[in-house]
Amino acid sequence: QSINHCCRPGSPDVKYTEEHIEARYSYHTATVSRCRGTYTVTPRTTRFTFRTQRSVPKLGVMLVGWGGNNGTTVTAAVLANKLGLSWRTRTGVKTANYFGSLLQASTVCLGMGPDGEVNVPFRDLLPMVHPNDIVFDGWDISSLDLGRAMERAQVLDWALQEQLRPHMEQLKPRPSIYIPEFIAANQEQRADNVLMGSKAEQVEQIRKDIRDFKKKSGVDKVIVLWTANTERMCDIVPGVNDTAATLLATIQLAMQQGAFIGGDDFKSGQTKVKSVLVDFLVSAGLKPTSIVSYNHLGNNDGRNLSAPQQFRSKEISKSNVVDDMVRSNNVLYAPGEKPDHCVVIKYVPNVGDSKRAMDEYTSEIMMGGTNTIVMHNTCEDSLLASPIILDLVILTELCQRITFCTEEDPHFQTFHSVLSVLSYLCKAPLVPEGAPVINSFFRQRTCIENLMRACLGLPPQNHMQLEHEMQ
Ligand code: NAI
Ligand code: DG6
Repeated sequence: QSINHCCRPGSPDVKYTEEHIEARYSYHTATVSRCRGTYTVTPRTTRFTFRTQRSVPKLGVMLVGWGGNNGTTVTAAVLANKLGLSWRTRTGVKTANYFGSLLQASTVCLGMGPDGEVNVPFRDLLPMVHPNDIVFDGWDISSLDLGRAMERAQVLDWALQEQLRPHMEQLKPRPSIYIPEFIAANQEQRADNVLMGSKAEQVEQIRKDIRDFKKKSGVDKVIVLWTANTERMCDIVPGVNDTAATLLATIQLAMQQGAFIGGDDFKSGQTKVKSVLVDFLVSAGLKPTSIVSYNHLGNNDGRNLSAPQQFRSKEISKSNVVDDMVRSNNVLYAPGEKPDHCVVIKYVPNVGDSKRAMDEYTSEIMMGGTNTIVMHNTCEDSLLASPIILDLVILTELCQRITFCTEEDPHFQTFHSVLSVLSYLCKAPLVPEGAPVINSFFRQRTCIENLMRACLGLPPQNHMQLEHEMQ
């Protein structure tokens, strides 16, 4: 086991049993009412008990689109870390790492120690799966083994690929369900690994694949994650997804089975910056009036997105990200007012996986002034997306081991099937009905951090630093 779970709170509110970490936690919120222009704010306290199962399962992850740039890169990165690989590039020796992973490569402040702030890796807060221990499998409509698919992706340095190839070429994607009208026509030539038969037979084969993987690999739990091509939006079908009620019914099976579903599209680069920058501008009292985002990229994702219907799906997931921040400030924005927001994506084969993103943020500042921020970002897209894939599955697995109850309802329950805590990792978060969608980067990150602290009976991180304010 690669787990290093090093945080143990010294609090009477926390109990370690053989099976669980059990923490009593006071959750403080406020409710607001308004009468004749006056707000009345009432603090509320709900007493929770959180139970986190301590034993970490052997985790299997099945990727839909395993042979793509993300699928091959994340599999290769985990292998390289597990094998402790290093390789030479023209700028020196590089060593495998998990940079870009919230859980593996970022830290949280536990509190003050004798020498000041004590920061620990996020992964050490609670017992969780280490990426090195994940077993991968999956499906792809392209039959290339993962060694050749990694080469096709052109993401990793050649010297690393040479070391990984003997391992990667053993891995072969399972045939998948291919409905051509959902992805761009330009993908047809790689679709040589597809399931035949009726839709019901194909679904049954997918279920068999999951059981087969579980049995052969000996994993305790399987998480399925979509990293296949961006699909066009679904048609509105009466009785299936035409009203709020029918739409909700399509996720009922997940609720019945206690399975989680997350949001859409990995929030990896340009959109992540947007969820920071607009938060900064609006929180600082500056008024973004226009946001224009250009991208060009030359990988297969870009090729697929060169078709209008697939681009439209991506445009939607990239565009909604500022809504909550804009809506939160009624000093700057009238009801319904929004900044102009334009997203452009172009396919330029020559740049491969090295995506270029150019953004222009124009804001109104004091006394009619204008502030324009322009940004140019170049990066290997899949090296940003792969750590997010790892965080998504590890966080989801952890959430399956957490249950909680309140004083009013002492029956332990799991998180809602729509797992909104994954919002940080998704361009288009999904939340339970009636819950607010949060896109702001720091609020999303703080939510995960404080939730884990609650599982240890620790107060939320409040950054007040009152202990340093006293004479
Ligand atoms: P990719 O095009 O390299 O990989 C997608 C893979 O899915 C391909 O190998 C394709 O053959 C396969 N595929 C298509 N339909 C399938 C089906 N029905 N069943 C099984 N496999 C199927 O794309 P990439 O770069 O790996 O991205 C994957 C997804 O993640 C895309 O939706 C992309 O928009 C999204 N994304 C990618 C990021 C990146 O950095 N590469 C960042 C954020 C999101
Ligand atoms: C061009 O925008 C292609 C997309 O697939 C993105 O590269 C990907 O969704 C990442 O988007 P972002 O906005 O997080 O950089």
